Amino acid sequence: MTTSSDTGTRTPGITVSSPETTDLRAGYDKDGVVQVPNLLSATEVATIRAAFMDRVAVDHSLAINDGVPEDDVLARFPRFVHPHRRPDLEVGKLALDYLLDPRIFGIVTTLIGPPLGAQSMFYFKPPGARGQALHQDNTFLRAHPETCIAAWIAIDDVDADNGGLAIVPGSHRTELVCPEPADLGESFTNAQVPVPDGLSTVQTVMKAGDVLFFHGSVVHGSRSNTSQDRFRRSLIFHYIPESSVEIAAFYHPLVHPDRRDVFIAEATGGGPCGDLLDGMDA
Ligand SMILES: O=C(O)CCC(=O)C(=O)O
Repeated sequence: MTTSSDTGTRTPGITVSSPETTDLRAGYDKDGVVQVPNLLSATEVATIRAAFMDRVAVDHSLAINDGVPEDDVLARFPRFVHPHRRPDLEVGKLALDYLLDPRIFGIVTTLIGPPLGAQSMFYFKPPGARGQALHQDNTFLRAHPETCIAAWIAIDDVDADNGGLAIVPGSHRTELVCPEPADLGESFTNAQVPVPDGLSTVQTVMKAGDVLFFHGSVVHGSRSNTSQDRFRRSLIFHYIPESSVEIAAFYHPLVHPDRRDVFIAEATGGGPCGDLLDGMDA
């Protein structure tokens, strides 16, 4: 639950707690999503923000091709995928260091047991940018037999106006759901899953440096950034339990906490929901 001092400045209706309490595990089991305020300092966030902004101005080699038109603002600010695989670059070193940072890694361990790193991403989401329609991450990672977990780090203050994440607490108890076509006016991805019966979306409210942890079946996504001048940048990590036996090929090599590459069996097939998934990543 949100503490009284956080009212209005943090996400309502989910556990918002420091890592020292037992609330996080209980909240994660109940809702599939918890928020840790101020896990990264303002200085750390400023360093991450500046490094990625410097890199995107000169180099898109870390960007994934989302097929956006040339005049789309996302063509200038594409999302970066797997920057941790380029530790020779400042952004890559930062991504790898924070992927394995004991503060984040420790909370993930509390929530799912010993993990392996599977993915890093950076979203710039400038004013006017479309969001990413509702989806469930494990549709893409296909971790088996347990699911993945995301650590979503706010690099700017986040709310509905700048396209903050919307989440569906409790949806981790539902099966992966087949997506339907998304509204391409709001989303740069083409598929969206419906909100499961009896559940509803909650708009996240975060301060830069907060981290949201959520289960691989939690339905989540974001709408357009409708603010005039506020970016909504985020550094996002995915982890899977060390005991996982399968993962989609895109996530190889996995990262052990001692920085070793780890390979497990590749999940086969197109996922449960077919063609809409082609070319999409979580
Ligand atoms: O940050 C967003 O808008 C979407 C990110 C997301 O859905 C994800 O990390 O799976």
